[in-house]
Amino acid sequence: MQSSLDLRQIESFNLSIKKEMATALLNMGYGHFGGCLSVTETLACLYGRYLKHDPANPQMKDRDLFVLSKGHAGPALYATLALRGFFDISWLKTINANGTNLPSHADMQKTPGVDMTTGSLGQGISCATGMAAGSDSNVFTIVGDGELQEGQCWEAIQFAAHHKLSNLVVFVDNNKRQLDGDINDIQASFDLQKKFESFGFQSLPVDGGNVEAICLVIEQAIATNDRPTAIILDTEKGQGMQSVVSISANHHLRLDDNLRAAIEADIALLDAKIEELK
Ligand SMILES: Cc1ncc(C[n+]2csc(CCOP(=O)(O)OP(=O)(O)O)c2C)c(N)n1
Repeated sequence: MQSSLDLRQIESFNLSIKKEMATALLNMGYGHFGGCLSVTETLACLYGRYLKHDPANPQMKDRDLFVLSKGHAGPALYATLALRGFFDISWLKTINANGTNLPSHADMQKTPGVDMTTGSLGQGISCATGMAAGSDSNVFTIVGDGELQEGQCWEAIQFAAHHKLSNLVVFVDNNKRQLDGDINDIQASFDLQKKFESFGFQSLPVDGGNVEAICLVIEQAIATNDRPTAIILDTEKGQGMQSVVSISANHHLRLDDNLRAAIEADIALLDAKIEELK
């Protein structure tokens, strides 16, 4: 089992995930930059400290489970798993290539460390809820705010609350955007914290760009044993890379020369910050 990281190491892990994920997508020439970047802080906290796992034994019996319900953020999860040692970092060069072990969306049949296949929005949170009902381990899942427009999500949320699945932690990546634009222009989320509370969840808002704050709410979630928890991550789509944040339609980017250069410059900045944290 890997040891628990301190906060400085978790922040460095977060920046490294961003860097490796962006480098891989740069290599591909396209990808889901925005929604990958808004979940790296949470992935760093989980895999750096709270998720019980063993990269040398991905199927370890009493491991905790993680489901990336917004499966299009697969490359962020792959960078996390590679940096943790589940597989060699060179695999990231093969994302979405023919015959790869790293398809664009997460696939439990192909990738060591992936606990559930996802990509069809709404299905991951449903699977995570079933996994929590059938196991004593903690089950963590990340859903998108746009994804919550799938009615299936609310069936899962109702089931989890009814069965008091206190081992289930649902992170909502509340980046206020979905594929086609701003959530508020398409179909507003309303008050996510109150919605989860009214369904019977403990519902905790947090700055989703701050690893220290995320760690604190994860601890609160783990310590709660009478109901499931929702952690509402206040995030920005593309966070941590100005080249991506500055494009409003950053859900899926195809890189031209200018954007490629801007992303390369941001990767150099990430490198410098990682160096500073050493
Ligand atoms: C059932 C289903 N419908 C449509 C899609 C296509 N799709 C992929 S990502 C996405 C937008 C999701 O928005 P959100 O959950 O907010 O993701 P984020 O903005 O965090 O990337 C859509 C519509 C899909 N993967 N699954």
